[in-house]
Amino acid sequence: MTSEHSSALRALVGNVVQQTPVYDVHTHLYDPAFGDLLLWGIDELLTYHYLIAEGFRWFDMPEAKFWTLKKTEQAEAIWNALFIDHSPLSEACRGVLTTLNRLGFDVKKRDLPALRQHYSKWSSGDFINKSLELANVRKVCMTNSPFDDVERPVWERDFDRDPRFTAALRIDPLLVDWENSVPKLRTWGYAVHADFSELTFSEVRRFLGDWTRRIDAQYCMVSLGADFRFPDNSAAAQLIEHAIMPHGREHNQAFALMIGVRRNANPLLRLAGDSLGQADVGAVERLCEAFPDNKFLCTMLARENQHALCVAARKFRNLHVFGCWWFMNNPSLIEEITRMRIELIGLSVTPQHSDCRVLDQLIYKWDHSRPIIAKVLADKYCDLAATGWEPSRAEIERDVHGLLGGALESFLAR
Ligand code: RAT
Ligand code: ZN
Repeated sequence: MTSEHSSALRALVGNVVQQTPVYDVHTHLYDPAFGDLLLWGIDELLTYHYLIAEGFRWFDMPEAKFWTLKKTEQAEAIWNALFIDHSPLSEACRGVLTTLNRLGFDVKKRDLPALRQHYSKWSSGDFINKSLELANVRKVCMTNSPFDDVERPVWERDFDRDPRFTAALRIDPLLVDWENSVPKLRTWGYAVHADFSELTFSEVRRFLGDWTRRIDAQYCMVSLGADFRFPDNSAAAQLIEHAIMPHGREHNQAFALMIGVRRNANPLLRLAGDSLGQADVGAVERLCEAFPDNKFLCTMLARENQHALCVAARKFRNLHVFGCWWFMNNPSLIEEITRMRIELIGLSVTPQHSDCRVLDQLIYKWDHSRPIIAKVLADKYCDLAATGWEPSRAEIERDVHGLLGGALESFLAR
């Protein structure tokens, strides 16, 4: 293949990846009907927990003092520590600048009050359209917890859904804090007991079924610690086996496992204080094997687990691997992981999700990931072209649509 030929192919791939709208399969964004739960704007961007953790590397105030500050003051502290006193080179800092730049701000002025002023011209409706358009995102999946006291009443009121915001049923407390979940479920009318009787399991299933229908959940999800084991006597393992699995089969609903977090490694940092640990990929394989009629989505937090997780997906077609999650969501790691995944499982994967907590972040998360995905893909197509196998534009478009959410949609619909 001539070098002209390969640069044309690379340009084509780059173009297709830029132009293909994304279904962002895991975010913490909310349908506009949730009002203030949908975060956006400069102060939210700056107080993202990824940046809070980085800010603390420089702050000389005690942790407790930071939490007494107003949001605008926290944002100022972070802005000063991470943007003014030092150059903002980290991925999360760079993300703020990418976002502001794409929104048309002149970032070199380094002027926080002016940024706030500029933002005030948008209504939230306009800003949703603008962010989705700039990020070229067609749809996002939210993270919806019936255990969240602010969120639950909104669902119970019922409202007109914005079709760009799909739902996922998040059930962490049920699995990781069963004891405290029991009284809550009872208050909501489900006759569960701390024991694991048949009645308890069937009432948990009724709870899952009710919420699946209420929110039209695309999948059920949990984030589990690095110490997750299966099979096991833990409440989590019991509930998965006897409630979530039968529920999943009944509703043809996948179960998404996000594994490897170590919550509260530094409690002083609150939401920013979680860390990670290496988990047992064997537990995921045993789930896939024990429940061949269930579908699993999985992402893991430790770099050391990524290879074994890909191998697991080669063994179990009911497992779909997705995203470079949280501490993995950095360019060097995205490239390494995406390359490895495509080499091991081809296109039957979802390389990325954004995990956005702030709407504006859609812009940078996708702006930063797209060229990496394009680069890896272009290398792979060039390797094929060297054998004489020329991918057509239509084939590339089909493949990229799959990688950017389409493959996951087909997996869920299967
Ligand atoms: O990436 C994050 O923002 C984390 O705090 C978590 O929300 C994680 O993504 C999760 O869904 O548990
Ligand atoms: Zn998340």
